[in-house]
Amino acid sequence: MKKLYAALMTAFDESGNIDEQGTREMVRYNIDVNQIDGLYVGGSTGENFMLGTAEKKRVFEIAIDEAKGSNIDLIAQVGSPNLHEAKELAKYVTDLGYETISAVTPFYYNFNFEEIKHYYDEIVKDVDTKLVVYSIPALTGVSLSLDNFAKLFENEKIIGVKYTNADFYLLERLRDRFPDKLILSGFDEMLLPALALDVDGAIGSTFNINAQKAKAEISAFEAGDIDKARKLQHESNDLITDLLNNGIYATLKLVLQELGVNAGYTREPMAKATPEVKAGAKKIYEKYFK
Ligand code: NAY
Repeated sequence: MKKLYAALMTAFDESGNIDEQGTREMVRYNIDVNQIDGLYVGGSTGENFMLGTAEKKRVFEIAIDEAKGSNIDLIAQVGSPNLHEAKELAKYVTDLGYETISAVTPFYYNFNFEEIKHYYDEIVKDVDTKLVVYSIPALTGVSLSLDNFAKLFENEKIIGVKYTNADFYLLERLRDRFPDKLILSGFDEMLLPALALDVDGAIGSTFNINAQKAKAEISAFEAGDIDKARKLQHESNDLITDLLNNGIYATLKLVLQELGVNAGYTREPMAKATPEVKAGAKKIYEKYFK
């Protein structure tokens, strides 16, 4: 069975401080209500790239503490163009008990591939945890080729990729060339084509509120009922389109509030939800969840 991971959100209070209780509630909701297979902690959806090192550590602590006793998989995203920080976080989460880490491709300075390979080899060098590359070219500007992946995968601690990319040609080539590597799809609106190319699962922000439908889609796909899977993807894409048009992170949090989860606010410089955004989120809740 292919696995479904929610990209964990971080709750903030109105002043932008981490709201520990709210963040715990989102972990619980994913375990108890969504019955999720795993959580991706410290990713884009967690607003991680706006956090300081101590705050990142706190989020990793909260997630693993709240998830203890459950048997969900936890993946900690430790990547940062500050390689010292990435290595420190890799060690930190390994000591906390995370079995898998992930690291975004280093961004901003147009690093060449040798620098990118060095970055990944350094992150895993002093830890026992295995690493999943986080490839998201639309946000980082970093595109890895098939041969780049082959070179990264020469390091046996690098076990796969979180593939947040709409390049399905490259995805097919990756699956064909690396049948044993873990490939987790990252665009929720493209789950079905990714399933068709035999990804091992998916990680997504919208699964925080739409896990049931995504799981039903995976089951339909695995049962060979492609018409049903397509219908479910279509329904999910109506929701995802509305979320994107209303501002995805703020709206996910507002819908979670409607569902009884104290998801808090987004952090600046992300804009605070305006009355229009709040009204839009309420409409989305009423349209899809009531
Ligand atoms: C992350 O690190 O949190 C993710 O990449 C999760 C994947 C999401 N990507 C981003 C950039 O948020 O779920 C997707 C995405 O929100 C969704 O497909 C809507 O485009």
